[in-house]
Amino acid sequence: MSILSDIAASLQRGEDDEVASLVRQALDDGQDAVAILHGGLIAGMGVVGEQFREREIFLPDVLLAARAMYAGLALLKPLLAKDGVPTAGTVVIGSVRGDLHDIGKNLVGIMLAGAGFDVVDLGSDVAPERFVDAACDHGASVIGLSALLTTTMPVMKDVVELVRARGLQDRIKIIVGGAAVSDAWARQIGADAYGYDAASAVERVRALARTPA
Ligand code: B1M
Repeated sequence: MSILSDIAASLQRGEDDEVASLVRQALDDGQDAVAILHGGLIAGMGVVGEQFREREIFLPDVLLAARAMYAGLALLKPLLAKDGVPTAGTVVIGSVRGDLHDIGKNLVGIMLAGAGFDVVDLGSDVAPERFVDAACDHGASVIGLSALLTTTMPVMKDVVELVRARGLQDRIKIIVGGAAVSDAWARQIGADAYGYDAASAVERVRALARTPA
């Protein structure tokens, strides 16, 4: 087994200390941080999601896996964000109201900061008004919304509508993403962009931030 599959397996068992030590070892061996993220941490969490859906594991197991994911992510964060040149603009991000999933959103925030954006992270379970108020307060040109539940996706539409109701749609662009979301959904609710993963989110936000108001 490769060290990346060891990391994935250890994450599935929820072994946070072991994940941290394997990630450290992989970095010492010269493995690339992005490869460790995708081949180890995200791959492991993908299996956890499948097992949870099939009811082979239960919520406490998923929580342990999430804790292990964070243990690995903490070590990769400085490397993923290392290219940062803080001049690209300000982005407000958060997981929408009712949604407590924040791992993917945090990853998007790390990668945006690495790409030189000032990131205002509102956390999870964020009400539509808070997104729009924060974007105005911080002079952000982009709001990034994350949702992992089909039940919380509609909140994204509320944010789009609130931006329009306040006449801010030319100044503030909206990107949506998260496992529950698709490009078709983004178009359906009138969002300006969809990010499939953290890397594509950075590309889309770059394009949105360049769009003249
Ligand atoms: Co939950 N959960 N969960 N969960 N959980 C899912 C999402 C689920 C698909 C599992 C399943 O059934 N297979 C399912 C949703 C079903 C649905 O609605 N279709 C589900 C459920 C049902 C629930 C609960 C309702 C369970 C319950 O209570 N009975 C509950 C809801 C709580 C709530 O939010 N109100 C719940 C709770 C939890 C935990 C708290 C235990 C934990 C979250 C811990 C945390 O985030 N701090 C958890 C976890 C870990 C998962 C799974 C297993 C993994 C999610 C994850 O972190 N993935 C997940 C199954 C899955 O998705 N495979 C599942 C890794 C992360 C890197 O990927 O977040 O997709 P992801 O982010 C990606 C992209 O989506 C994208 O980039 C990221 C990096 O590539 N992206 C963006 C994300 N946000 C973006 C924003 C962008 C652009 C791209 O622009 C702004």
